[in-house]
Amino acid sequence: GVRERTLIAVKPDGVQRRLVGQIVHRFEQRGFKLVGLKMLKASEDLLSQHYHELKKKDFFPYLLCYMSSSPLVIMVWEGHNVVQTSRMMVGSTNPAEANPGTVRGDFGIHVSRNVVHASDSVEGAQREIQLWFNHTELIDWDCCDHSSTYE
Ligand code: YYY
Ligand code: MG
Repeated sequence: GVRERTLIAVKPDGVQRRLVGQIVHRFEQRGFKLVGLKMLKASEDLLSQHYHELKKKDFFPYLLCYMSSSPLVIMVWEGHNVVQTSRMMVGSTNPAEANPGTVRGDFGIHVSRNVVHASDSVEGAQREIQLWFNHTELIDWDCCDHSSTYE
């Protein structure tokens, strides 16, 4: 439905490289609605909950170390099919395989510095949103162009 939500994070490399504006712009331009946004330096504990499925991977300690090294900008975007569409907009995990026109395909080179996070399923998105945001930080609002975006 049009109330589907996903978690998008600009990772430390994206923030350091001043890409926050360009990434936000892509989601606004596509027609999605921003319902939450904050900047924070994440703890390794929160990140290990976020990436719990990857705990056994060799790169996991490096991933946590990097992701906690400097600030993230994390956002919740809402709209029809937003989880799947965001994954398309973000591109393949490895920027070397990501199509031009995607965030990773336009701004990345190496898999460990792939600029953004995007939830990979509706259930995963719900879990991640609860992990990163308090419900009072998520804003229910009416966007004035709704009837020009949806039937
Ligand atoms: O969902 P996505 O970010 O596209 O990939 P995941 O398989 O969930 O991995 C999360 C994160 O881990 C990835 O964005 C970069 C990092 N990573 C890595 O550093 N090296 C790998 N070989 C695979 C993933
Ligand atoms: Mg993932």
